[in-house]
Amino acid sequence: STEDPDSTGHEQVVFCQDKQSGLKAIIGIYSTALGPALGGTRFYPYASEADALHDVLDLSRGMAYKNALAGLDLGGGKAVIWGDPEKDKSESLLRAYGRFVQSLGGRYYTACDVGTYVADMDVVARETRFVTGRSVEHGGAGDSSVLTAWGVFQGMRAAAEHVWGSPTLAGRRVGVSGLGKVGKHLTAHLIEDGASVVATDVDQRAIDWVREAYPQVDLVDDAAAMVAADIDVYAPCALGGALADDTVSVLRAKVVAGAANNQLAHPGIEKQLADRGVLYAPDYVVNAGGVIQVADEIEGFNFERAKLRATRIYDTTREILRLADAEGVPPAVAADRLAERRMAEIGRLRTIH
Ligand code: NAI
Ligand code: K
Repeated sequence: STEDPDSTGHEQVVFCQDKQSGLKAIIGIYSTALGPALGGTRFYPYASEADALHDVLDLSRGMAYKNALAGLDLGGGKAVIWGDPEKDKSESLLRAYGRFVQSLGGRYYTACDVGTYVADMDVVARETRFVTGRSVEHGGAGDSSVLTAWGVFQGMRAAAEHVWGSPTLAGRRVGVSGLGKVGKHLTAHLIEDGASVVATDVDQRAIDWVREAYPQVDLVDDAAAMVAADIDVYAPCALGGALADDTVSVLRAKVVAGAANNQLAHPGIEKQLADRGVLYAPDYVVNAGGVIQVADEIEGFNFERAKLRATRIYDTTREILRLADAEGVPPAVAADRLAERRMAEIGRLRTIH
């Protein structure tokens, strides 16, 4: 079972409790081989402590791989606060949490995730230095969706080059599912590059936005219609699990590259995609622009430097697609191998002296 940290290879798992503020949190540190573990704090009403633990172990491991491939000198960690962010979030709870982060002495840096926002990180920062994703006014990187979208676009260019020979989406039809913070920026990059965009969202405000900003965008009813549509590239930018058995069997796109985390509904989908001749640019590779943006805060935020680093997602994606071909494995497997190699090679250096 993945519930047991012993069997998952995590370095450290910390249970935090502050009865007065109601804080119950778990901080998972998968690896500090490349540097301090960085990953966001998810504030979520888990059904049980076992569910919270399961999530934090999974997510912290994922961050180690994402940060390794993003070329960051950072390991992988994540935290979960077990509670309802609408009801349970308070200054004292966030500050109690900040004190636990501080107590780890820099082994773990936190950031935003589902249920936590830039303003929350500003509060956490009143108790710890080891926090990113703060507001611009507090020296932070602000909204990370800007470079997330930029990085997804770069990864998509690499995938387009791999399939059609040229690193551009010009003349392609790209389906953007989810016009949220990332989807909006991505749509802008695609249109500028000369792609035609097909979009969908469940929120009428997002639809109104795109009708106004980009009247040339075609709309479809839902994600199912998107999958069945005549598109070259599918960009899942809403929730996880966009690629399930029923989607893969009808998908008409030749490339999948999008921002959503955990796009594969279950292990084995990457193989089904490869068997159908669909090139899947792994989610955690192409959506690393956000963590690149917040990680830059540790050095004192510089947007241009962070953008350059996110631009390299193009090179990384290319390298992964080539390795996948060379080793005869799906890109998701090649990405894991490359991440593991960097953690082992560079991590070893850090134990020499
Ligand atoms: P968001 O919450 O701003 O946007 C999500 C959009 O998807 C919303 O407009 C929502 O109405 C729409 N949506 C929800 N369910 C849908 C469905 N069934 N069909 C179509 N649209 C649907 O979130 P954001 O920040 O744009 O993130 C998008 C995805 O990218 C998420 O999965 C997130 O975890 C991931 N991601 C975001 C990063 C960031 O920096 N914002 C970084 C890395 C990953
Ligand atoms: K995130």
